[in-house]
Amino acid sequence: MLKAGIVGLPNVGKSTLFNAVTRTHKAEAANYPFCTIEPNVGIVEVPDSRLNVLAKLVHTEKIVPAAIEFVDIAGLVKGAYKGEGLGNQFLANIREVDAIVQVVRCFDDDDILHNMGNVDPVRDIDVINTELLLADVQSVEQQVERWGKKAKSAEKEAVAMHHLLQRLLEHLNKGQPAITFPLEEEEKPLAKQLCLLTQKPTLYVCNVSEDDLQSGKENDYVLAVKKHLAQSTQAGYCMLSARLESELADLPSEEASEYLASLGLNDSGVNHLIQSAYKLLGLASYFTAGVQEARAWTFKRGMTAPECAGIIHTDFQKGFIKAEVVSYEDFVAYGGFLGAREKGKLRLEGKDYVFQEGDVTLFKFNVTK
Ligand SMILES: Nc1nc2c(ncn2[C@@H]2O[C@H](COP(=O)(O)OP(=O)(O)OP(=O)(O)O)[C@@H](O)[C@H]2O)c(=O)[nH]1
Ligand SMILES: [Mg+2]
Repeated sequence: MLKAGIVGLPNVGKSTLFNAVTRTHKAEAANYPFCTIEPNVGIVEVPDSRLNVLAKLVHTEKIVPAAIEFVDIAGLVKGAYKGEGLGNQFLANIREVDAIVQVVRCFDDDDILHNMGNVDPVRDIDVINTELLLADVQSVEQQVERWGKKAKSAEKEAVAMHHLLQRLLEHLNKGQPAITFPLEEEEKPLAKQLCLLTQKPTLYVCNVSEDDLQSGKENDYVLAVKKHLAQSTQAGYCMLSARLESELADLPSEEASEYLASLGLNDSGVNHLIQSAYKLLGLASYFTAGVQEARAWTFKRGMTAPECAGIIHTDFQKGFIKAEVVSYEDFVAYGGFLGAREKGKLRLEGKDYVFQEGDVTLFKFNVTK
């Protein structure tokens, strides 16, 4: 399962957001820095209204949405890479995630202490990203030395790794995050092994006040963040109020919708956040639907039919024969697999077929021994 880490300065609303996303009160959220020390972990379902439609069509009660794991991590401060404020420990927590959700304070509230003295989201983003970058420089420097020794043996992988590390170090030393480094195809698995912090795609969450959200306008802080991010690649942003979201999470879903509507909003910021994270990571969903369950499966765009089958079970991938595929729209329009087959909309796809968002599928496979 995909893992997203909630990162940011202390006291910006990370735990409040975590509680809202996971609809729990698992994380303690309070008005003092370093309230969180040990990471909080929670699993979040990816909301998808298409699953309800599918479940009705195939007459099943059971719906299994896709899921993402969220980790609420302690706040980082300037000097974290050198161990300030337990920085080393917190950075190690970030190494383990696939994507970063960076919470940025974009609300005024004199009662809520700001670790840097005043609200300035662009500076805050720079502080966090600088720490991540310096931690990567430190880690790559150490590895250059280690792999340099190994490379003397002329062993192929060691030479390739050493070569990559040297170029990466040069890139990082220019202040560039690892994610913008142009990797050769064969270097991709090597780079993955390095678990660099600045290689992870980042979604910036602008935490705004409830009033700003209601007005529907992006406040000056958010506009500044947007402008700042326009220059960087592979980063997305969204805007929400962590405090409002955590209140919504406490309400039954109908009341939550009514409350949202009374504020002039049509969807919760958390739903938007999860969907944005999905998009940023290049993820999509395909469905399986039968009497047992209607279920969404997460795949990376570009994955082929056998790879997608492997997400359900490795045996499906090994013994893959073909996939019967119909788009969600056609499945709904023709009332299910049978109707779609009659209209010639159910396709038989082989090994090279690249799955598309919303494909509804049935895999055919041999059980291999
Ligand atoms: N006004 C306002 N206050 C908020 C908002 N989000 C969080 N807060 C408050 O800010 C304080 C800190 O929130 P936390 O969620 O504990 O922050 P954190 O980033 O997890 O803090 P650390 O774990 O200490 O790094 C709490 O008192 C929250 O109620 C918001 O959207 N608006
Ligand atoms: Mg916290």
